[in-house]
Amino acid sequence: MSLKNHTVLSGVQPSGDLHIGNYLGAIKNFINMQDDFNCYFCVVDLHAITVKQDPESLRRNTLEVVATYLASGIDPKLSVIFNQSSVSMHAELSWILNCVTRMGWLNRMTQFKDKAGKDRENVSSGLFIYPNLMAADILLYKATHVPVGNDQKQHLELTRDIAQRFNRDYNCENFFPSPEPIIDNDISRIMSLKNGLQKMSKSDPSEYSRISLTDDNDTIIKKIKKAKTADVPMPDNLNDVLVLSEINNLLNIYSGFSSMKKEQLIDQYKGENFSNFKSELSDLLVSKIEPIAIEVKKLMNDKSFLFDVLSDGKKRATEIATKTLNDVYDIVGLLRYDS
Ligand code: AQP
Repeated sequence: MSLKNHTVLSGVQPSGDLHIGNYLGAIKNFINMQDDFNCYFCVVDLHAITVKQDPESLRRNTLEVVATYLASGIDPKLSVIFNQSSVSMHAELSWILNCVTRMGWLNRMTQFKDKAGKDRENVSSGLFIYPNLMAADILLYKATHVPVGNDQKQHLELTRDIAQRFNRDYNCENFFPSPEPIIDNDISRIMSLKNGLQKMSKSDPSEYSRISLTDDNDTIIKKIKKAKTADVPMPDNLNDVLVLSEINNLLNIYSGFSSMKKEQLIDQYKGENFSNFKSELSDLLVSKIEPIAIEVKKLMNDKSFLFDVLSDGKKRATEIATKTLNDVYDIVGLLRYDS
């Protein structure tokens, strides 16, 4: 069945080097969807500035996310690749949605609580209303499906609430669709290599908490060697693995990069200490990440190609975004006229 009348939108923040969590939770799904769906993949630079970014690094990271998309297998002919700030309608629609979303809804967002931590009074107001911008990203293209990691599930549920509230408040049934999250449950939350209860994250101060898609082979091997395991051998069943969060995480990573189920891996390594398991996991990661890292490096030396991809994506995205925003302005009653 062709799903070309269904639209997918997702994005990644240019807030640092992308890691295997971003790959397994999001990018891998993007690649699987581009043949069947109408796909928009953006680099969400406006989201990144909800926390302080160095301008030069932000520009570089934005291009590096584009390079990583391409190196991972996103085809710019099939998918629209662009950076969020280049299509001004994202910011414009997010303002309208700020006026639809209820404060109580935003107050329930756990990612804000996690990211703001104890410093709630001092974080930017952008971090608080971030989910409204994410809703604008999705609804601007009337996306029906959104491939994300588990950490974004709550924001997606909020997007559905916002869409329904807008449709109801403005009496325009079905104007915005209710987008469905696409989440691969087993690998949708890759955890830190140092702490199996903490999400792997670009902004974790420890490099050893994550494996970046641009890490060289020696670094990958070193990081896996240092990854936390357990004081007991590999259990022989999934239930016992689930209580060992670091082992469970390494198995999720192994399974995400291979075609093997966790149960098969447990069967293969049960009763062993983790040195053999870690060495084979390193080999697997090196074989998958090395070609991506090489290609990212090559593409980062061809900036004019990256800008060509972005310009083409911006043009294609702007076409749809303009139409939706014009319709929204009409629905809301904002006066528009030719100057
Ligand atoms: N650890 C993860 N496991 C699975 N999926 C993940 N994603 C992020 N971390 C994991 C998914 O990757 C996509 C892009 O994420 P993002 O860059 O927009 O923001 P994030 O979720 O805030 O990612 P980070 O790495 O934690 O960045 P920082 O440290 O800058 O906040 C999303 O689909 C996300 O679910």
